[in-house]
Amino acid sequence: MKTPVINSMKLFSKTAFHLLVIFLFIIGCKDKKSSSSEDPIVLTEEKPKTEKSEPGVVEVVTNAMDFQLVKSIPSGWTTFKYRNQSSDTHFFILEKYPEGKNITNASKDIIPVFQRAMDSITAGKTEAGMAIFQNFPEWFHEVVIVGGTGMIAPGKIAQSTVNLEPGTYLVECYVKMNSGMFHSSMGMLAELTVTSEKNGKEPPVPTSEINISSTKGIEFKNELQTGRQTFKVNFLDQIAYPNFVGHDVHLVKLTPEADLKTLEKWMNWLDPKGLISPLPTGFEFMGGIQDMPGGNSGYFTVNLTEGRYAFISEIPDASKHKMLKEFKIQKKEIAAR
Ligand SMILES: [Cu+2]
Repeated sequence: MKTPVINSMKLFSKTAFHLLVIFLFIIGCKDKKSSSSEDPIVLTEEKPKTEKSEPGVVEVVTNAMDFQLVKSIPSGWTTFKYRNQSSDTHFFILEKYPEGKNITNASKDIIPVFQRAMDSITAGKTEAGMAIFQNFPEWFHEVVIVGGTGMIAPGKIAQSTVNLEPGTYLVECYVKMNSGMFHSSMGMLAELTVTSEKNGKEPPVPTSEINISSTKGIEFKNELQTGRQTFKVNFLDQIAYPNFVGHDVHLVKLTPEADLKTLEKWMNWLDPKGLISPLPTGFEFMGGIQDMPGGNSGYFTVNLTEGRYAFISEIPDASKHKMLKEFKIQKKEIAAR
């Protein structure tokens, strides 16, 4: 089993902090809503299994501003099936906490700092807000992001698979309310213990691969077809972007009139109007995979129908980083006899 984690997120955190200081002077903080739903996007035929599930599978449910999931799981390749039963778009990110730290520390020392900073930025006091980020405790730099699902539209299921080592993890969604309040401040924060017992699971068999890197962006073979697809996402490297997180992959279905510039601007939580729910019209998120340290791979599974789609990273100016890629899926023509 490959070791995911640790190193590169230390890098993430340290770099993030340095960036923070520099960014303080540079940032010009700058900016939407709702979703359609029709297509049987994701695995809708599956029933929720909140109590007992098969080994290596974790059901996560959101009814409103909550995460319902088991408290403890064995380590190894783990498939998360995240059922969003609320009326908002959400996601969850998995954060491996340093030894001895847990949700109590996060609720007391981390989430409030993010919220105070964001409140200040939202109020137009950008510099003061950015300065608040310096109040994180030293141990926060040891937190490692190890995947999680991409954003998922109301009523849909996101499915992602990652390799988890033993430890204490936080499950978080930091989409924001119109007021700038993070969903994590409203209850979308949960703790998950991964034990040293092994689940013995193998990673899924992918139907396609996506490479993502800071230099080449999101790369994939544009020959995707309808039906159930499992993407293997290879994180060739990882860096911290000006919003302090790393690159990741979200899949979004686009209506014909959807404006990609609007989407790109929305995908920056540090922007007062970014990551605000409800999201701008024209976009239906279908999951994906959250940041992972370089050298790791994660998987996500979706049911694709015909239509216009995009892969996008939750970073500022995704297109400049080649991390906003639009594509179409057409039904295969039936060959003439
Ligand atoms: Cu949320």
